[in-house]
Amino acid sequence: MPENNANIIDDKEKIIFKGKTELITKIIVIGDPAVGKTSLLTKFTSNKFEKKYLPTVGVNIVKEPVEVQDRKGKNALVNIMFWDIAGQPQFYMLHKPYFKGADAMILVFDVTRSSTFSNVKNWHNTAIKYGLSGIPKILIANKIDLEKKIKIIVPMIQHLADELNCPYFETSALTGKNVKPLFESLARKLLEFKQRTSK
Ligand SMILES: Nc1nc2c(ncn2[C@@H]2O[C@H](COP(=O)(O)OP(=O)(O)OP(=O)(O)O)[C@@H](O)[C@H]2O)c(=O)[nH]1
Ligand SMILES: [Mg+2]
Repeated sequence: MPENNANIIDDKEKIIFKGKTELITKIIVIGDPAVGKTSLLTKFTSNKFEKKYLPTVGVNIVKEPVEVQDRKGKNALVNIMFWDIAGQPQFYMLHKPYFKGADAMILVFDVTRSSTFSNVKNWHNTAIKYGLSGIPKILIANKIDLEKKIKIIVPMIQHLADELNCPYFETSALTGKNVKPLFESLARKLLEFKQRTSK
């Protein structure tokens, strides 16, 4: 194993490299089928959008480095391993191993389908059941470009975010609205969380 990798593992995922903090994290992206989990990640990593619905089979793991500044204004690189988890029920039995060891979670719903909104709590409860209480999380209201079809309005989103005690973003994987801010905010949150908890 190369020395660098050994360092990464020994030092609880945190290494200082040329004065820069580097972090490797696992983030699970969860929510009902077709809410846009894969689309948000594809928009973020390749600036592309696929109109056709291609359901994720099991899990799709994507690694993406995100450059952020910590509270003191120091540059840091957060290497995120996104675990884009299938929303389809036939993969539910795989949730336990997929959720294991996550450092943060992104909870996604589709603003045009109420059931996906009410199911956010079920996804969150499953994550808690599998030992993920206390990790950073973000609530995502996706597909806000479909203005005329919106069923979940801001006060409802705000209410759920308050209940889950997490921030929320309204996004569109189609237009790209808020996609970059969402992932950068999460990377910053992770960095702060790790810096706080590793002391
Ligand atoms: N209009 C619009 N369509 C979107 C948006 N995000 C995703 N879609 C469409 O919604 C469908 C489902 O998107 P996916 O990203 O595959 O959904 P998913 O949550 O990964 O679904 P599973 O992998 O089955 O869990 C696709 O047809 C996308 O083109 C969006 O922001 N706006
Ligand atoms: Mg998918």
